[in-house]
Amino acid sequence: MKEPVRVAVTGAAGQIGYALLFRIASGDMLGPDQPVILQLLEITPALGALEGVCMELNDCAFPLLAGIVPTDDPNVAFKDADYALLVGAMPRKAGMERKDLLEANGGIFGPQGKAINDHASRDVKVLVVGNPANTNALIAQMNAPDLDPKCFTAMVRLDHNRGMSQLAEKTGTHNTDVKNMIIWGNHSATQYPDLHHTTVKGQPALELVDMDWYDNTYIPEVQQRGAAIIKARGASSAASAASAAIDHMRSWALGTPEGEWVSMGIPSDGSYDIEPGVIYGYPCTCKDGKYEIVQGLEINDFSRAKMDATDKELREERSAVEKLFA
Ligand code: NAX
Repeated sequence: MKEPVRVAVTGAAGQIGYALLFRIASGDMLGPDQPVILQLLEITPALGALEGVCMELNDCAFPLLAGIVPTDDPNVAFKDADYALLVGAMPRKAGMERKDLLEANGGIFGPQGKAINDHASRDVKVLVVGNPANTNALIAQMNAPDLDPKCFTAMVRLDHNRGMSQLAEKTGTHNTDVKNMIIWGNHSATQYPDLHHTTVKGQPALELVDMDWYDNTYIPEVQQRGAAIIKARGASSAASAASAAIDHMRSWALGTPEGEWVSMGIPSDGSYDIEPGVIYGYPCTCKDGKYEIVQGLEINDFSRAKMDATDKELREERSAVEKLFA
C-alpha cells in the first residue's frame, strides 16, 4: 500500500461535497491502492453539518481513508495538500449582477489561492468546481505566484461527459463508443462542444448526425444542460458534478488512455490562438501526473467563431476581477 496523500475539499458539507467525499474515500479518484487523508474546509456556520458528514465517513469504515481534518481555516485545509478540489463558492442571489457574483467569489478564491500558495505541496493539483469555475480558478492562480500556473485547473468535464452521453443517445450507441469530444472555453452557456474530431465506434461523429441537429439542438442542449437539471430536480447538478470532478482528477493523476483525450479548463498558452491570460477549456492528454494540450487539430470557421466567442466572455470576466489579483 502507498503512503497516504492529502486531498483538500472546500464546500465539503454542500450537496456536491456529499456526493464527492465518499467516492474519493472509496478509491474512485486515485485508485484502489492509494490511501487518502481528507482535509475538509467549510465556513464556520457549516461546521456542525460538516461534523455529521465526517461521522458518516467514519461509519463507512473505508479501508483507504487514513484520516479526516475538518476545519474553517484555509491554512489548515491546504497544508501539504497534494490535491485540492475547490467546490465551495458564493451562489448567485436574487438581484445580483454577474459582476457582483464575480467579485464576491474573488473574496473566496483570492485568499484560498494564497493559502494554497503558502501551504500546499509544490506540485498540488487544484481543480475549481465552484462557479464561475474558470474565472475563480484564474483568481486562485493569480494569488499563488510561487506555484506553476499549470497547478490550477477548472472543471469542464461535466460538460464533456454530458456531450458524450447526448451523442451516444442520438446515435444509439454507448458513451464508451464516443471518443475525443472537446469542450472549448468557459464552463458557461458560451462553451463550445466540438464534435469535429469526435468519433463514434471509430467513425467521424459528424458523418452520423446532420449539421442542423448539431448546431441547433446538440450544442444548445449541452450548453443548457445545467439549467435543465435545475428545472427537473429543483436543485443543481450534484452527483454528476461530483462524478466529473472524480474523472478530471483521475485522468490528471493516473493518465488518459493512448490516443484519447479529455477536456480540462487550464491556463491558455496561445495554443489555438487563445492568448495567455484566461483559464480555457482545451483537449488534453495526461501522463505521469502532467497534462498537455492536444496540438495540431484543424479548426474551421464554424469552430473558430465559437471558440472566440467563449474566449471573449472569459476576458470580460477577467477584466471584472483583475483588481483581485495579487
Ligand atoms: P451547495 O450550496 O450545496 O454547497 C456549497 C458549500 O460551500 C456550502 O456548504 C457552503 O457552506 C460552502 N462554502 C461557501 N463558501 C465557502 C468558503 N469560503 N470556504 C469553504 N466552503 C464554503 O452548492 P453545491 O451544489 O455543492 O455547488 C457548489 C458549487 O459548484 C457551486 O458554485 C455551483 O455553481 C458549482 N457547480 C459547478 C459545476 C461545474 O461543472 N463546474 C456543475 C455543478 C455546480 O453547479
